Amino acid sequence: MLSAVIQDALNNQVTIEAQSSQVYLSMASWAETQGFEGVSQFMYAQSDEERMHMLKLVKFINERGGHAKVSSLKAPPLEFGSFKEMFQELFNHEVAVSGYINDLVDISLKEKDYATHNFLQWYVSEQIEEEAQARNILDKINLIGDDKSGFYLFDNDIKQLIGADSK
Ligand code: OFO
Repeated sequence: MLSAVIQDALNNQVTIEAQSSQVYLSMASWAETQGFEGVSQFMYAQSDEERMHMLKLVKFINERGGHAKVSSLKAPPLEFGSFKEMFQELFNHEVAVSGYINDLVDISLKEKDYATHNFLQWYVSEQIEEEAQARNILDKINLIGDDKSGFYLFDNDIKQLIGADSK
């Protein structure tokens, strides 16, 4: 059985994952309107992954006798300036999510909820991969700079990353 403290903290994370999915969906749509098919496919897949992270939490909360709550979300930005800015935002977002996951792990230990602690380890590993992936993408974009043909190749290459970190 989940304590009220854990249930609230997990439900807060449900909202954070849903919000991530929403932001990445907006990035996907914006990239698509810019004609970058690879980047948009990658971002649609990232959005789906965040929804999967959210559903995993929903199932866990309900399985443990709690009630997973679906809440309203903030509207994400519609424009992202440049791909460099967009991927910088994705990286910052993932770093922030890692912080929230760490806080959750902390709460699970304080509450002596070892089942939740165990469950959260999946998210800890996932965040290491997602941060590393976002950092790699940013490094590549910085190398490309203003080179249009480099960006064309990047748009094609990024398709290979789709699903690479999903298990
Ligand atoms: Fe990439 O954030 Fe979910 O966990």
